[in-house]
Order: sequence, then C-alpha cells, then structure tokens
Amino acid sequence: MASQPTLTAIRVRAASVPLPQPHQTASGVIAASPLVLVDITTSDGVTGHGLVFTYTPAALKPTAELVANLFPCVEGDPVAPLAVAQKLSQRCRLLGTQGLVGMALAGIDMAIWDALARTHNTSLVKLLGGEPHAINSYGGIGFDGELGSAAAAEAWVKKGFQAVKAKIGYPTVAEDLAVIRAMRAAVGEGVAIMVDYNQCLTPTDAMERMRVLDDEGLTWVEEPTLAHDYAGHARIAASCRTPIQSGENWWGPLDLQHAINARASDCIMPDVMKMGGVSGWIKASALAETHGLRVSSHLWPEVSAQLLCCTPTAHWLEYIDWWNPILAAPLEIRDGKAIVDDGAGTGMAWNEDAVARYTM
Ligand code: SMN
Ligand code: MG
Repeated sequence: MASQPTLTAIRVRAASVPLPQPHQTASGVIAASPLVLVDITTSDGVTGHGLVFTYTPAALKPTAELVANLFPCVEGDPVAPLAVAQKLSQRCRLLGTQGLVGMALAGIDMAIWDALARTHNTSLVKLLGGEPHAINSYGGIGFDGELGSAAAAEAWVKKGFQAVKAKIGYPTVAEDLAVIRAMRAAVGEGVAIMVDYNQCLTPTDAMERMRVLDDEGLTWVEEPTLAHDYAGHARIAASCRTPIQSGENWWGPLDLQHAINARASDCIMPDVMKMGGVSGWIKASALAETHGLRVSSHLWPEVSAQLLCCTPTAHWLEYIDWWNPILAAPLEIRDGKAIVDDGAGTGMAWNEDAVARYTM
C-alpha cells in the first residue's frame, strides 16, 4: 500500500471582502466579510483550502493566529481529517472548542478534507460516498423594509430561485407581517418564504408574534430567540404551527444533541464552521437523520452543497455570493438549484489575484 501523505505546512491569511451591499439583521450589520484563508500542504505537494468567517473584524487576526498556532499539534500527522479533528479536540479540552477556537479548528478541518479529496483527485461528495446532484437553494434578503424586501424577493425569483429568506424583527409584529405580505404579493403562492429573527425576541414576545404570523404559510421562522435557549425555542415551537428553524449558532454535534433533547427546533441549519467543519457536519447529519430532522445549510454554499448531497434529510441550501470575489470557481446556480459538479475538493479554491487585493 502506498504510504499515506502527511500534513507538512500551513499558510494563513486574513482578508476583508466588502459585500455588494451591507447585510442588515435584527442583531447587527455586516458590511464586509472578515475571512481567514487556510491553506494546508501535504507531503504529496497537494494543498487543501479552508475558509473561516469571523463576522466581526475584531476577531479576524486573533482567529488567524489561532489557526496558525494550533497547526503544529498535527504537523506531520497523516492526511486523515477525522483523526486530526479528534486529536485537536482532545488537545483543546481544557481550553474549550467553542468560539474562536472552534472556528479555527473548523478552518483546519475543512482544509484537510479538501486536501484529502484533492489527493484522490475527487470531489468531497464522492470522497464521502455520495452522488453529486443539484440542491434547491434560497436567496437571502436583509432587513430591507416592505418595499426593499419585496423588490429583493422578486429579483431572486426572476433569477430562477423558488425560495427566499428575509430578515425580520421590526419594532412591531405589524411591520413584520407587512414585510411578509409584500414579499408574498411580489412572488406569488408557489415560492417558499422563510424569515429570520436573528435571536432578537424573548420567548414570550416570539410566541405573541407567532400567533399573528402563523397563517402566512411560512416555510420556517428562524432563531426567534437566543440560539442557546433551547427551552425557550421549544416553548415557541410548541406554541405555533409554523416550523421553527435554528442551528447556525450551535457549536458542534453536542449542541445539536442538546437541541434535539429539548425539541428546540423543527428543522435544523448547521453552519459548517460552527458545527466543527466537515467532520462535525457528518456527525450532525447522522443525528438529524435518526431524529427525522430536515437539514438546511448556513453560508459556505460551495462546501455545504456537497455536504447536502451526502445528507439524507437535506432540505434547502442557503445561497450567498459574498465570498465569490476571492473564489476561483464560485458555486453555480441554475434554475434556483446549486450545481454540484465533479471538480476536485470542497469547491473552495482561491482567485489569488483577488486575494492579494483583499488580504490585510
Ligand atoms: C446570517 C448570516 C450571515 C451573517 C449574519 C446573519 C444569518 C443567516 O442569520 O441565516 O443567513
Ligand atoms: Mg439566520
């Protein structure tokens, strides 16, 4: 048997990529994406890529440094991402694996899975034993008011999308309702509409608002209250017919298990970074299957599309194009579906000329 390649070097860069328009949520505005680009090279000369999104520039350089500082723990180890994830999580037991540490670990995990797939000259989906296929995707809409949200919804549908998701959490539920109805009027009955509160309500406020929104035919209502208030989410979910969606802020499969135990969410949308990279997603996907929970994705459309191909209860892909400026081959969407092709790796590789412009 040929000897297994090993992890030989890492390159970590910090970049800030401006959004085409600032993305406003009920819990803050994002005007640029602070990104840590992780490149891990193997003894075969293959380089795998991972991407960490730190939400705020304040966390960018510290996260980049964490990635660089953690790599020596696994330098020289085989290109075996599950084994590396296990080793790193054990090494970080006293420190903890949430927050910036978890994000840094996920960047390393994504890069090693990418390297492994590239070593075998195959895609992540084929490496995992899945079959590439098109994935239904939705377009995101910011906190853009009645007119802005309706116009944005119409624009997504004109591009072929069959689902849209808007930020809500306006001062009154009447305004939330007006935004939802304006979008519905713009896109018609056949298009799925989701809404996202980004954790801005108390459970009681959310239950009150859901009494008003429950007849709007929403596909889901996302994070109505604090992401880690599983009991609060469970009370809201039990009080309404509209499915409650959550998951983008859960740290690893254990948070998912806690959410499942509490019946916090009717469907789930892990974030491949906060869930612990590709290794974390695989475990979350198995838990979701055994509990009959539909799985959608959060950000990272390239790698998430491939992972959804391997997720038995796959639901919707969240499509964003924010990171396209630095990607060599951004995800392609046709008729509202993400096209998962036969390209090697996770689908994330850099457009180096562009990276040079945005690196800090
Ligand atoms: C979100 C994504 C990225 C930045 C802020 C908020 C979000 C979503 O909650 O669901 O897309
Ligand atoms: Mg969200």
